[in-house]
Amino acid sequence: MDGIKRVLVTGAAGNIGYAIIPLIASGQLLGPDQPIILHLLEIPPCKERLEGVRMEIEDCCFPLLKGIVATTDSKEAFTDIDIAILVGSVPRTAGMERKELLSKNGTIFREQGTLLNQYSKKNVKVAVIGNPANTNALIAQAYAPNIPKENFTAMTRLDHNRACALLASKTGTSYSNVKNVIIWGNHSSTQYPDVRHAVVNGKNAIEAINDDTWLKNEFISCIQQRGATIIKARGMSSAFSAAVAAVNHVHDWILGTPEGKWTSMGVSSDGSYGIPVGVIYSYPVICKYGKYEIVQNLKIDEYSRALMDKTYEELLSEKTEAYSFLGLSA
Ligand code: NAX
Repeated sequence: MDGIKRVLVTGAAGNIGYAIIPLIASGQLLGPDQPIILHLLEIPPCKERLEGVRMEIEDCCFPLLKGIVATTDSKEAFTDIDIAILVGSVPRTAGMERKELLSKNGTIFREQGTLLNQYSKKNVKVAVIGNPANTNALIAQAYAPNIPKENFTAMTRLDHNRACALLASKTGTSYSNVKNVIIWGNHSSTQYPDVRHAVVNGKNAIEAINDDTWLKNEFISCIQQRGATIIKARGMSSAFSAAVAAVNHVHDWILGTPEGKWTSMGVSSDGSYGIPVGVIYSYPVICKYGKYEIVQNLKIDEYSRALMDKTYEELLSEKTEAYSFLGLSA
């Protein structure tokens, strides 16, 4: 990468914002040779807190950081950016259903899609973290017709990382010996964490685990419910694990997935694996030269098919609800 890259983080004074900013500024997002300017956006009530974050970042003396635009002015925040990490939103709290979030966050992502369209670079890459992430990404995409559709993604990397971590702990191996799990569908409790193509210590994960009951029950429900379990334990949603996952997501998208490994990313459905066009669906992807490609030709059995369709149905119903609220036609 060359020249200075402008990286926007919205919700910069929130939990994830606080954890992700030093990771970005220290070079973990775009590599050790890429100078950056950070754009940090907050809403006016959090202006003071944002100012505190700005001062802390300055005090870190990160060599790659060539400037900070810390602002509550959305236009200033979105102007000329190369990468948008859209975290700012109303978080899910204990007991809150994700569908309750749709109307609150739909408005935010409609505005941000419009801002991206008007003020950001035309090749800006957008990673949506704020929930409901897939549908928020779809809304932003719908309001940004000047930006290629494939530049809008939603983060399911945290779920992917959680699935790798759980397989590693179950088999007593290191995370680095686990590869190619898949998160299909929505970043929600309907997501389908699929181990059928995963490899643990060089062996197919199903053979390596050798416990189909555990894989079909505890494993899946633990990953699907992990966010809610962390909220229950911490009283707040995941923060630094989400920040690390967001950095992984953008890093691999721009700089490539490691040889022989894929990752999971919410991207525009294109009919692959029978998922109709028109939602942001998490697929296995391989990234090279700043582009992702959906991994093709994986064998899908009946068990997987049912779970992949179920999470698609949820995305479709989120879309229908959000589009009707926003007055958009499908
Ligand atoms: P916080 O409430 O700590 O921070 C959110 C920040 O966003 C606040 O400071 C708020 O002032 C700001 N904000 C709200 N509206 C804004 C706007 N229009 N423009 C700019 N900033 C705005 O929440 P946090 O724990 O950081 O979580 C942020 C989002 O990430 C939530 O929606 C949460 O549900 C979601 N998550 C998504 C995950 C994923 O895997 N995709 C996992 C972690 C997390 O749950």
